[in-house]
Amino acid sequence: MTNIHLLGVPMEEGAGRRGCIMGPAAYRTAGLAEELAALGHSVTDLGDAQPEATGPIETEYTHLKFLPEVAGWTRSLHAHAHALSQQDVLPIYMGGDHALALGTVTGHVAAAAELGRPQYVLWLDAHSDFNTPASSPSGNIHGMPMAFACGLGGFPDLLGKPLPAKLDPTKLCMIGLRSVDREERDLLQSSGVQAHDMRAIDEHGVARILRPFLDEVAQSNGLLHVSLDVDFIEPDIAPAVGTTVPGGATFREAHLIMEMLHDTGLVTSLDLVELNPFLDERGRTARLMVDLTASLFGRRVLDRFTTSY
Ligand code: B3U
Ligand code: MN
Ligand code: MN
Repeated sequence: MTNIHLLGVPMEEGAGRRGCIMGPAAYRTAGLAEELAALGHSVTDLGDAQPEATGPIETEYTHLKFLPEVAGWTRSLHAHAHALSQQDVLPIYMGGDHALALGTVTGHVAAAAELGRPQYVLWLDAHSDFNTPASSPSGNIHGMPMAFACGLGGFPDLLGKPLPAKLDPTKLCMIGLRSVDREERDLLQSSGVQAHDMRAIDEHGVARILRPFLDEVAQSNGLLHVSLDVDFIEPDIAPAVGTTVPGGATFREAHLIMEMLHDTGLVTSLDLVELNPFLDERGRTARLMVDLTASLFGRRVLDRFTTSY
């Protein structure tokens, strides 16, 4: 039994289009809390986080969109994540666009450093979100959170203080990549991130990619934050996302990753991001995300459909 705390993050300012603000409501409507409780977990819904108020944020990069708003969310979520990691709970951040990871990941990395334990991140996404302000072609800050968490240069003062601890890029594993900008790719590869594109899944399968990473987390007594972007999944089955990229993970690949994560018991925090309910078809993407989360928390096919042979 896990003590799960749900925190809604109704932010959309990091994304290129509106709608992610409705994400937390869609997860509640799709029954996330009820599904997790039905698996035997204790579930507390903390309601929605609020951004801190900020003044204008200085930067030479004038193409950064909604900078004060994103900074306000980053400061608030960093504090929430840090506080939640001191309790004996597993937080699920119900986004909200992927810029929320500017706060959640940095908050967990800071807390892990205080504990003296290594923090790992599993990034399930079509995009590597490893742009810096200088490399970003769009100015959308949801394309930048991992570069920020790893301490790359050029960022304005999003956190209101220096990063308390940097994420070690070699402890960051990305799976599902199929849309990476040119300069972003150079940054990603030179920093030593464990990056796996869709070709790697096609050639080796998700299990062979994921298992060595999970073994590494276990052997080093690490903490594991998982960040699941809706666009990791094939858009035919997960249409509710602003940045669909064809050729995503299948239903079974995504569930298998969740089931493997459950089996290891290593996950200590989770982001569910980029769900845009405005683009959904009768709630199917929200329900799929809830089902994937349920697999991560122990739902098994054979528990659901036990048959006599
Ligand atoms: N790399 C592009 C596109 C993008 C990144 N993340 C999302 N889209 N969702 C950018 O804008 O940085
Ligand atoms: Mn993303
Ligand atoms: Mn993405």
